Amino acid sequence: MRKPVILITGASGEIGHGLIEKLAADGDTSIITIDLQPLPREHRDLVDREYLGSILEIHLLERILAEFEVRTVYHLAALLSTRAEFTPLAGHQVNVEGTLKLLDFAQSQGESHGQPVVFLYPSSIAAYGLPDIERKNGAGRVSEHEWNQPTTMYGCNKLYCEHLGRYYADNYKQLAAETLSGKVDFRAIRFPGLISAVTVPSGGTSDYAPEMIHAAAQGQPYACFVRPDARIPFMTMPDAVDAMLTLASADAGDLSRSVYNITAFNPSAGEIAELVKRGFPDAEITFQPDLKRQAIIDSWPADVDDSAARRDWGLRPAYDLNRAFTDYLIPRISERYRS
Ligand code: AKB
Repeated sequence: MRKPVILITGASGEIGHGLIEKLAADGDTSIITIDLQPLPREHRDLVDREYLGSILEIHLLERILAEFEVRTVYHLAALLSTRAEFTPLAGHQVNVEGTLKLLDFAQSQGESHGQPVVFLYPSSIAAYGLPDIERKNGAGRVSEHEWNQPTTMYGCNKLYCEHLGRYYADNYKQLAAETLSGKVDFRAIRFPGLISAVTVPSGGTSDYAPEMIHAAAQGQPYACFVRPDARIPFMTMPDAVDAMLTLASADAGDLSRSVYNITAFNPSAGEIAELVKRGFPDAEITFQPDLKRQAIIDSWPADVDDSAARRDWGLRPAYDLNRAFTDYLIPRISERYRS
């Protein structure tokens, strides 16, 4: 008999960090992970098996298929927007080919144990592409079907993989004699920028917010790479992890779509700097916009409409902007750099 497990790819990354702790705290779940990087020491005992390697290595997925019955996949492995823009082919390989391999793996798993595999896919606000700042400022709260013309490789990858997931869920091999779709239960969240008190991201374009806060807590000056008026949606990492878990456990009958926007607050970079200075009065923050990275931020919406997520599966972020700083970021980050 194969053991029923949850599979997390990209488990050593930022979202994986919070997700492993939350899943392990629930107690009754067995977790297996894949990442190129080893898990931090404190997480090794929380998982049943840690596979070191790439999601592109097909023999790794075959070994997992032979040994485990995967019921849920959290497919977190990705090259983020700034990094993928320097190496677009590598971005495509990891973000698209890797996701296709994982979807196919989930299909094989579903066919072999007979139950749909819940496939959680972190998409992104990068799936949007607003053509200029005037239209961004006039767009209001953008809903899932609007402005789907991303300008980055990463955004194109995310948008296409949302469609691939829907294809596996609803239309896979639609001309075959027997029905093969329905084995992958694909559920995607378009995440805003995420801010964690525990980890610092790398390779993203929304990274200016977490970088600013973590630099201030360490007493380091920070030169912000976007203008003070740059505005996109954000959320704390604990709320992002909770959202994934809530969507994963939602009743399939309640879900009216496969892709959901979510957000918690959308301060400008200048407003974030003010809050950081309130928490760390000695913080030295300057603005030195990198026009090319700024252009990416200008193509992402200033706000998104997450009413479908609130209605269908009860999205309720615990942290608004003020609580995020006073109850989570400032105390937790200060504690992190004290020890
Ligand atoms: C990035 O900046 O690339 C990510 C994202 C918004 O998906 N944080």
